[in-house]
Amino acid sequence: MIRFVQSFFVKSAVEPADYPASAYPEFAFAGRSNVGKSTLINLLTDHHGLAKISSHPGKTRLLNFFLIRYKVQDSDSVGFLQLTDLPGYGFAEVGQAEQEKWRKMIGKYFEQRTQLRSIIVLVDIRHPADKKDIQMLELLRLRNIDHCVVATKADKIPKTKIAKTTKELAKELGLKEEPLFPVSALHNTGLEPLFAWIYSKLSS
Ligand SMILES: Nc1nc2c(ncn2[C@@H]2O[C@H](COP(=O)(O)OP(=O)(O)O)[C@@H](O)[C@H]2O)c(=O)[nH]1
Ligand SMILES: [Mg+2]
Repeated sequence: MIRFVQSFFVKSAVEPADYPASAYPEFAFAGRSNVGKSTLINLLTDHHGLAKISSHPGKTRLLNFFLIRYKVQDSDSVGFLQLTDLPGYGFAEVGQAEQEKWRKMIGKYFEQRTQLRSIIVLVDIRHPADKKDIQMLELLRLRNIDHCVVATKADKIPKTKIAKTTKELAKELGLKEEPLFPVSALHNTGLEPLFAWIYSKLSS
């Protein structure tokens, strides 16, 4: 199993020319604003405040890159990977022009980030599958980009309902092979399968 032992904010960028030049395998977090992307990055890295949790004005519309040093447990193997906090979608008050900017920024990232391994799409476990999330997943399938889904805020529904809700969500989202991991940042639960999945993508 893998653990993230050190984490650094590298930079924010919009244009590919400004992405960090390093070629480490990269995993990006996508999802609606407020779904819990930054919180999950902080939790995985055990680095409180690494990805700003409260939407920091200015940084929320950018790609935020983080460098992670990881260790494979029960071995001496260490290495680096990168995480990207993608700008959230689905803010109601955002106009057409802003949405178009977002689409271009994400499009370029998916197309040009050659070391991109997988996208982690976050959805809120409390809500039925959302149109914007379905569109994101369709885009990933269309572009043949590997991905999984994390259902956040699992602490907000009764424990007994998690399995059933996860199954329903997977169906609504049209998931096939892609896994869906329920996670609670509040209770720090559900991270193991996600770490295992990331590890599997590093070694494949
Ligand atoms: N109860 C609960 N709250 C969460 C969880 N994950 C995130 N949140 C809260 O949801 C809000 C938005 O989280 P944030 O990480 O900023 O979302 P982002 O906009 O997707 O980056 C914050 O108030 C978090 O504390 C979770 O698993 N459980
Ligand atoms: Mg955020």
